[in-house]
Amino acid sequence: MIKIAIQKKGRLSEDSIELLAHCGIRFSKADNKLKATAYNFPLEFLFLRDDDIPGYVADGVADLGIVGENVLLESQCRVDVQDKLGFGKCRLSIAVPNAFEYRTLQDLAGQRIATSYPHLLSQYLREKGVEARIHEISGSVEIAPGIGLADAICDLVSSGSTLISNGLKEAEVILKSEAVLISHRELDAEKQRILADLRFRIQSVMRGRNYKYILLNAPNDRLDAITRLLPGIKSPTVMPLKDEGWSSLHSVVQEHAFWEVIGQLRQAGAEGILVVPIEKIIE
Ligand code: PRT
Ligand code: ZN
Repeated sequence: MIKIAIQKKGRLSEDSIELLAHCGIRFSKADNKLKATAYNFPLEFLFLRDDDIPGYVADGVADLGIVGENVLLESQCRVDVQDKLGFGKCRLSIAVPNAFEYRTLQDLAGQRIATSYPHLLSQYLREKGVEARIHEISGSVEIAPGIGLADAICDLVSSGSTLISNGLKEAEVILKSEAVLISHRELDAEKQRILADLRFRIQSVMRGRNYKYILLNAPNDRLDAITRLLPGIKSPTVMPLKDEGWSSLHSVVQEHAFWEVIGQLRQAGAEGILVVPIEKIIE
């Protein structure tokens, strides 16, 4: 049995549970319960505040955890990072009021910066050789300049709309963050075996998310050009169509390159393009 700590309620909870569900792990979560046990995998869940997760994993109260890199690095807890999980993406940034004529970080020398990330901010300022005054506050950081509490802030940003609605602009990105799977530094052999099984499943799900399955028709004399656009996992599958001189080609395409590749495929003579999601890719 292995224990995993995930966020009880918040931005990471749903995605954490969904990822484990796609790994085939079934459990039921009662609303107020702190714990749950999976029916079909040797996994016990602990539902915690995200800030508590690194400490619990470092102490061994939990063996594994899912938490944002921002929270992990701020905590300075000693754990192993196993995998980046591709959700909860955000950046930790310094932002200043729109009227602040910001050119370089030196403009913040001697200024007051409000943040919930005092450790990451002071480390960044130290590395850059800038001395500013850090005001640690635990929430609603974005209102600090408006009420005269600070000259700038350092907070998480994703869409940027919170900054805009508070009359702030992003000045520097300190850290890019996403959710990660962390583990206690010393797991016994049985726990390591369960972790390896869990990671195999997580990686299969994540590879599936990064690719789409693509099917298209093309004249045979265009197949070489089209194949060059689709490196696929190995080489594409080509099957003859009933119409003489035409084939159906099946392959995979990376999600991030998707629209660019589709345009090139059409130019190269591909027709009837179908794109379907992939649930898992086993390597
Ligand atoms: O109760 P608990 O302590 O568990 O939760 P919490 O309130 O501390 O954290 P929660 O649920 O808000 O966030 C959990 C994690 O989600 C964070 O630690 C990040 O790793 C990740 N994450 C991703 C974010 C955001 N995106 C995000 N946009 N966490 C917070 N925000 C906030 C940000 O602080 C700011 O107030 O959203 C606002 C900015 O969003 P935009 O879209 O307007 O830029
Ligand atoms: Zn929190």
